[in-house]
Amino acid sequence: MTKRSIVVLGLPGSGKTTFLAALWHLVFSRETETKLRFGSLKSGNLKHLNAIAARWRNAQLQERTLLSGNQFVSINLVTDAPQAVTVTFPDIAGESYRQMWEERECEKVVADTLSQGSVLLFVHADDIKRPLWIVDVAAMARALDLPADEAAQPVPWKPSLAPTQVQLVGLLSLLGEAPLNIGPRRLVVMLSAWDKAKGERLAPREFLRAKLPLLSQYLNTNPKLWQWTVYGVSAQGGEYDDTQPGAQLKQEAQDLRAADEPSRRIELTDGVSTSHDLTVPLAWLMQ
Ligand SMILES: Nc1nc2c(ncn2[C@@H]2O[C@H](COP(=O)(O)OP(=O)(O)OP(=O)(O)O)[C@@H](O)[C@H]2O)c(=O)[nH]1
Ligand SMILES: [Mg+2]
Repeated sequence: MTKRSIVVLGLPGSGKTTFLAALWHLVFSRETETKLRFGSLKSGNLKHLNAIAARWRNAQLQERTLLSGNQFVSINLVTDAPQAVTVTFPDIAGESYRQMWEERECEKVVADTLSQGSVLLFVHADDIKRPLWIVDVAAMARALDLPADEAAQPVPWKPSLAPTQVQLVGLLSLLGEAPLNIGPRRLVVMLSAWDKAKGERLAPREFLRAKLPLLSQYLNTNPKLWQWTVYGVSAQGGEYDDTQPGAQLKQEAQDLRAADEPSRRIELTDGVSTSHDLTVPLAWLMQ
Protein backbone atom coordinates (compact mmCIF):
# COMPACT_ATOMS: atom_id res chain seq x y z
CA MET A 1 0.00 0.00 0.00
CA THR A 2 1.44 3.35 -1.06
CA LYS A 3 0.52 6.34 1.06
CA ARG A 4 0.09 9.74 -0.55
CA SER A 5 -1.11 13.03 0.82
CA ILE A 6 -2.74 15.73 -1.21
CA VAL A 7 -2.99 19.17 0.30
CA VAL A 8 -6.09 20.98 -0.91
CA LEU A 9 -5.07 24.62 -0.88
CA GLY A 10 -7.12 27.69 -1.78
CA LEU A 11 -8.36 31.03 -0.49
CA PRO A 12 -11.89 31.27 1.00
CA GLY A 13 -14.61 30.46 -1.53
CA SER A 14 -12.26 28.93 -4.10
CA GLY A 15 -14.22 25.67 -4.59
CA LYS A 16 -12.41 23.19 -2.32
CA THR A 17 -15.42 21.70 -0.51
CA THR A 18 -17.47 21.55 -3.72
CA PHE A 19 -14.67 19.57 -5.37
CA LEU A 20 -14.45 17.10 -2.47
CA ALA A 21 -18.24 16.67 -2.50
CA ALA A 22 -18.28 15.95 -6.25
CA LEU A 23 -15.25 13.64 -5.95
CA TRP A 24 -16.86 11.62 -3.17
CA HIS A 25 -20.06 11.20 -5.17
CA LEU A 26 -18.09 10.32 -8.30
CA VAL A 27 -15.92 7.57 -6.82
CA PHE A 28 -18.60 6.19 -4.52
CA SER A 29 -21.47 6.03 -7.05
CA ARG A 30 -19.35 4.61 -9.92
CA GLU A 31 -21.79 6.15 -12.42
CA THR A 32 -18.95 6.87 -14.85
CA GLU A 33 -15.48 5.44 -15.50
CA THR A 34 -12.69 7.00 -13.46
CA LYS A 35 -8.94 6.60 -13.58
CA LEU A 36 -8.77 5.95 -9.84
CA ARG A 37 -11.51 3.97 -8.15
CA PHE A 38 -12.81 3.93 -4.60
CA GLY A 39 -11.23 1.21 -2.47
CA SER A 40 -12.35 2.04 1.04
CA LEU A 41 -12.60 4.89 3.48
CA LYS A 42 -9.49 4.69 5.58
CA SER A 43 -10.24 7.27 8.22
CA GLY A 44 -11.96 10.58 8.71
CA ASN A 45 -15.40 11.99 9.02
CA LEU A 46 -17.70 9.95 6.77
CA LYS A 47 -20.68 11.98 7.97
CA HIS A 48 -19.07 15.16 6.65
CA LEU A 49 -18.33 13.55 3.27
CA ASN A 50 -21.87 12.20 2.96
CA ALA A 51 -23.41 15.51 3.98
CA ILE A 52 -21.43 17.57 1.43
CA ALA A 53 -22.09 14.98 -1.31
CA ALA A 54 -25.84 15.09 -0.55
CA ARG A 55 -25.88 18.88 -0.87
CA TRP A 56 -23.94 18.57 -4.10
CA ARG A 57 -26.43 16.05 -5.56
CA ASN A 58 -29.29 18.37 -4.56
CA ALA A 59 -27.56 21.20 -6.46
CA GLN A 60 -27.23 23.26 -3.27
CA LEU A 61 -24.27 25.50 -2.42
CA GLN A 62 -21.86 24.20 0.22
CA GLU A 63 -21.62 25.98 3.54
CA ARG A 64 -18.39 27.88 4.12
CA THR A 65 -15.89 25.70 5.97
CA LEU A 66 -15.23 27.22 9.38
CA LEU A 67 -11.84 27.36 11.04
CA SER A 68 -13.24 25.03 13.70
CA GLY A 69 -14.68 22.73 11.01
CA ASN A 70 -11.48 21.60 9.24
CA GLN A 71 -11.88 17.94 8.25
CA PHE A 72 -9.24 15.35 7.48
CA VAL A 73 -10.25 12.43 5.32
CA SER A 74 -8.19 9.48 4.06
CA ILE A 75 -9.56 7.41 1.21
CA ASN A 76 -8.05 4.33 -0.39
CA LEU A 77 -8.13 4.88 -4.12
CA VAL A 78 -7.22 1.98 -6.37
CA THR A 79 -5.38 2.25 -9.65
CA ASP A 80 -5.49 -0.26 -12.52
CA ALA A 81 -2.22 -1.64 -11.25
CA PRO A 82 -3.16 -3.90 -8.37
CA GLN A 83 -1.73 -1.46 -5.90
CA ALA A 84 -3.89 0.67 -3.65
CA VAL A 85 -2.99 4.23 -2.83
CA THR A 86 -4.19 5.90 0.32
CA VAL A 87 -4.91 9.52 -0.40
CA THR A 88 -5.36 11.93 2.45
CA PHE A 89 -7.37 15.01 1.56
CA PRO A 90 -7.99 17.64 4.15
CA ASP A 91 -11.05 19.89 3.78
CA ILE A 92 -9.40 22.95 5.27
CA ALA A 93 -11.15 26.30 5.59
CA GLY A 94 -9.86 28.96 3.21
CA GLU A 95 -9.84 31.11 6.36
CA SER A 96 -6.82 29.10 7.59
CA TYR A 97 -4.93 30.03 4.42
CA ARG A 98 -6.13 33.64 4.58
CA GLN A 99 -4.80 33.77 8.13
CA MET A 100 -1.47 32.30 6.97
CA TRP A 101 -1.08 34.98 4.33
CA GLU A 102 -2.47 37.95 6.25
CA GLU A 103 -1.32 37.22 9.77
CA ARG A 104 1.63 34.87 9.13
CA GLU A 105 0.10 32.39 11.53
CA CYS A 106 -0.87 28.79 11.01
CA GLU A 107 -2.43 26.22 13.29
CA LYS A 108 -0.18 23.25 14.02
CA VAL A 109 -2.56 20.73 12.45
CA VAL A 110 -2.66 22.76 9.21
CA ALA A 111 1.14 23.16 9.23
CA ASP A 112 1.51 19.38 9.68
CA THR A 113 -0.75 18.78 6.67
CA LEU A 114 1.12 21.33 4.57
CA SER A 115 4.42 19.65 5.40
CA GLN A 116 3.53 16.61 3.34
CA GLY A 117 2.45 15.71 -0.12
CA SER A 118 1.46 17.27 -3.38
CA VAL A 119 -0.73 20.31 -3.80
CA LEU A 120 -4.13 20.81 -5.40
CA LEU A 121 -4.42 24.60 -5.60
CA PHE A 122 -7.93 25.96 -6.14
CA VAL A 123 -8.60 29.34 -7.76
CA HIS A 124 -12.19 30.44 -8.44
CA ALA A 125 -11.92 31.40 -12.11
CA ASP A 126 -14.77 33.90 -11.81
CA ASP A 127 -13.65 35.52 -8.57
CA ILE A 128 -10.15 36.82 -9.23
CA LYS A 129 -9.20 40.08 -7.55
CA ARG A 130 -7.03 41.81 -10.11
CA PRO A 131 -4.33 44.40 -9.54
CA LEU A 132 -5.70 47.93 -9.97
CA TRP A 133 -3.91 50.70 -11.83
CA ILE A 134 -3.96 54.15 -10.27
CA VAL A 135 -4.99 55.72 -13.60
CA ASP A 136 -7.96 53.31 -13.87
CA VAL A 137 -9.09 54.04 -10.31
CA ALA A 138 -8.80 57.78 -10.96
CA ALA A 139 -10.85 57.41 -14.17
CA MET A 140 -13.49 55.41 -12.25
CA ALA A 141 -13.66 58.10 -9.54
CA ARG A 142 -14.17 60.77 -12.22
CA ALA A 143 -16.85 58.67 -13.91
CA LEU A 144 -18.66 58.32 -10.57
CA ASP A 145 -18.39 62.08 -9.98
CA LEU A 146 -16.62 61.57 -6.64
CA PRO A 147 -15.35 64.86 -5.17
CA ALA A 148 -11.66 65.22 -6.05
CA ASP A 149 -10.47 65.45 -2.42
CA GLU A 150 -12.42 62.29 -1.48
CA ALA A 151 -11.04 60.33 -4.44
CA ALA A 152 -7.49 61.43 -3.57
CA GLN A 153 -7.58 60.14 0.02
CA PRO A 154 -4.95 57.40 0.44
CA VAL A 155 -6.29 54.09 1.74
CA PRO A 156 -3.94 52.43 4.24
CA TRP A 157 -2.67 49.16 2.78
CA LYS A 158 -3.54 45.89 4.46
CA PRO A 159 -2.79 42.35 3.26
CA SER A 160 -6.45 41.60 2.43
CA LEU A 161 -6.27 44.28 -0.30
CA ALA A 162 -3.63 42.28 -2.21
CA PRO A 163 -4.66 40.83 -5.58
CA THR A 164 -5.46 37.10 -5.71
CA GLN A 165 -2.24 36.19 -7.53
CA VAL A 166 -0.08 38.01 -4.96
CA GLN A 167 -1.78 36.11 -2.12
CA LEU A 168 -1.36 32.77 -3.91
CA VAL A 169 2.30 33.31 -4.77
CA GLY A 170 2.82 34.33 -1.12
CA LEU A 171 1.18 31.12 0.09
CA LEU A 172 3.13 28.90 -2.31
CA SER A 173 6.38 30.63 -1.32
CA LEU A 174 5.66 29.75 2.32
CA LEU A 175 5.49 26.09 1.25
CA GLY A 176 9.02 26.47 -0.11
CA GLU A 177 10.42 27.73 3.20
CA ALA A 178 11.04 26.19 6.62
CA PRO A 179 9.21 24.64 8.37
CA LEU A 180 6.93 23.63 5.46
CA ASN A 181 9.61 22.99 2.83
CA ILE A 182 9.87 19.31 1.82
CA GLY A 183 11.74 19.78 -1.46
CA PRO A 184 10.21 19.50 -4.93
CA ARG A 185 6.47 18.94 -5.08
CA ARG A 186 3.89 18.30 -7.74
CA LEU A 187 1.15 20.89 -8.02
CA VAL A 188 -2.10 21.12 -9.98
CA VAL A 189 -3.76 24.51 -10.39
CA MET A 190 -7.51 23.87 -10.45
CA LEU A 191 -9.38 26.75 -12.07
CA SER A 192 -12.77 26.14 -10.46
CA ALA A 193 -16.22 27.29 -11.66
CA TRP A 194 -14.86 26.76 -15.19
CA ASP A 195 -18.47 26.85 -16.47
CA LYS A 196 -18.31 30.63 -15.80
CA ALA A 197 -14.91 31.11 -17.48
CA LYS A 198 -14.99 28.84 -20.52
CA GLY A 199 -16.98 31.47 -22.48
CA GLU A 200 -13.66 33.32 -22.83
CA ARG A 201 -12.46 30.45 -25.05
CA LEU A 202 -9.06 30.23 -23.42
CA ALA A 203 -7.38 26.93 -22.56
CA PRO A 204 -6.73 26.67 -18.80
CA ARG A 205 -3.00 27.37 -19.22
CA GLU A 206 -3.70 30.45 -21.38
CA PHE A 207 -6.32 31.60 -18.87
CA LEU A 208 -3.75 31.35 -16.07
CA ARG A 209 -1.19 33.27 -18.12
CA ALA A 210 -3.70 36.00 -19.01
CA LYS A 211 -5.54 36.45 -15.70
CA LEU A 212 -2.90 35.48 -13.14
CA PRO A 213 0.41 36.29 -14.88
CA LEU A 214 2.41 36.58 -11.66
CA LEU A 215 1.35 33.09 -10.54
CA SER A 216 2.08 31.66 -13.98
CA GLN A 217 5.54 33.28 -14.07
CA TYR A 218 6.30 32.21 -10.50
CA LEU A 219 5.53 28.57 -11.34
CA ASN A 220 7.47 28.69 -14.60
CA THR A 221 10.54 30.14 -12.95
CA ASN A 222 10.63 27.73 -9.99
CA PRO A 223 10.93 24.30 -11.61
CA LYS A 224 13.12 23.08 -8.75
CA LEU A 225 10.23 23.56 -6.35
CA TRP A 226 7.18 22.98 -8.55
CA GLN A 227 6.41 20.46 -11.24
CA TRP A 228 2.99 21.67 -12.24
CA THR A 229 0.03 21.52 -14.55
CA VAL A 230 -3.36 23.22 -14.79
CA TYR A 231 -6.98 22.14 -15.31
CA GLY A 232 -10.29 23.94 -15.65
CA VAL A 233 -12.87 22.24 -13.44
CA SER A 234 -16.57 22.68 -13.15
CA ALA A 235 -17.44 20.49 -10.18
CA GLN A 236 -21.03 21.77 -10.14
CA GLY A 237 -21.60 22.01 -13.88
CA GLY A 238 -23.44 25.33 -13.40
CA GLU A 239 -25.09 27.50 -10.76
CA TYR A 240 -26.43 25.82 -7.61
CA ASP A 241 -29.17 27.04 -5.27
CA ASP A 242 -28.40 29.10 -2.21
CA THR A 243 -30.11 27.56 0.83
CA GLN A 244 -30.36 30.85 2.76
CA PRO A 245 -33.99 31.66 3.69
CA GLY A 246 -35.65 33.76 1.01
CA ALA A 247 -33.11 32.90 -1.73
CA GLN A 248 -34.62 32.31 -5.19
CA LEU A 249 -34.36 28.81 -6.68
CA LYS A 250 -32.45 28.83 -9.97
CA GLN A 251 -33.64 27.21 -13.21
CA GLU A 252 -30.06 26.05 -13.92
CA ALA A 253 -29.93 24.17 -10.58
CA GLN A 254 -33.35 22.68 -11.33
CA ASP A 255 -32.08 21.39 -14.70
CA LEU A 256 -28.96 19.92 -13.08
CA ARG A 257 -31.09 18.13 -10.45
CA ALA A 258 -33.29 16.69 -13.19
CA ALA A 259 -30.37 14.95 -14.98
CA ASP A 260 -30.18 11.18 -14.41
CA GLU A 261 -26.54 10.77 -13.44
CA PRO A 262 -25.18 13.60 -11.28
CA SER A 263 -21.58 12.60 -12.14
CA ARG A 264 -22.19 13.88 -15.67
CA ARG A 265 -22.53 17.45 -14.36
CA ILE A 266 -18.80 17.43 -13.71
CA GLU A 267 -16.44 18.81 -16.35
CA LEU A 268 -12.67 18.69 -16.24
CA THR A 269 -10.49 19.99 -19.03
CA ASP A 270 -6.80 20.49 -19.75
CA GLY A 271 -7.66 22.46 -22.89
CA VAL A 272 -7.31 19.42 -25.16
CA SER A 273 -9.69 16.83 -23.77
CA THR A 274 -12.69 17.08 -21.49
CA SER A 275 -14.09 14.43 -19.15
CA HIS A 276 -16.15 13.93 -15.99
CA ASP A 277 -13.18 12.35 -14.22
CA LEU A 278 -11.98 14.38 -11.23
CA THR A 279 -9.46 11.65 -10.35
CA VAL A 280 -7.26 12.51 -13.38
CA PRO A 281 -5.44 15.38 -11.58
CA LEU A 282 -5.09 13.18 -8.48
CA ALA A 283 -3.51 10.41 -10.56
CA TRP A 284 -1.10 12.98 -12.05
CA LEU A 285 -0.16 14.18 -8.57
CA MET A 286 0.60 10.61 -7.51
CA GLN A 287 3.05 9.84 -10.30
N1 LIG B 1 -20.62 28.10 -11.14
C1 LIG B 1 -19.89 27.34 -10.34
N2 LIG B 1 -19.63 27.74 -9.09
C2 LIG B 1 -18.84 26.94 -8.33
C3 LIG B 1 -18.29 25.72 -8.79
N3 LIG B 1 -17.54 25.16 -7.81
C4 LIG B 1 -17.64 26.01 -6.75
N4 LIG B 1 -18.42 27.07 -7.07
C5 LIG B 1 -18.85 28.16 -6.18
O1 LIG B 1 -17.74 28.68 -5.47
C6 LIG B 1 -18.13 29.10 -4.17
C7 LIG B 1 -17.22 28.51 -3.13
O2 LIG B 1 -17.28 27.11 -3.12
P1 LIG B 1 -16.81 26.22 -1.86
O3 LIG B 1 -16.62 24.85 -2.38
O4 LIG B 1 -17.68 26.43 -0.68
O5 LIG B 1 -15.38 26.90 -1.58
P2 LIG B 1 -14.32 26.59 -0.43
O6 LIG B 1 -12.99 26.74 -1.09
O7 LIG B 1 -14.62 25.31 0.25
O8 LIG B 1 -14.57 27.82 0.56
P3 LIG B 1 -14.17 27.89 2.13
O9 LIG B 1 -14.88 26.78 2.82
O10 LIG B 1 -14.61 29.25 2.55
O11 LIG B 1 -12.69 27.77 2.20
C8 LIG B 1 -19.59 28.67 -4.01
O12 LIG B 1 -20.42 29.79 -4.25
C9 LIG B 1 -19.75 27.62 -5.07
O13 LIG B 1 -21.05 27.51 -5.51
C10 LIG B 1 -18.60 25.33 -10.14
O14 LIG B 1 -18.19 24.27 -10.64
N5 LIG B 1 -19.40 26.16 -10.86
MG1 LIG C 1 -15.01 24.80 2.18
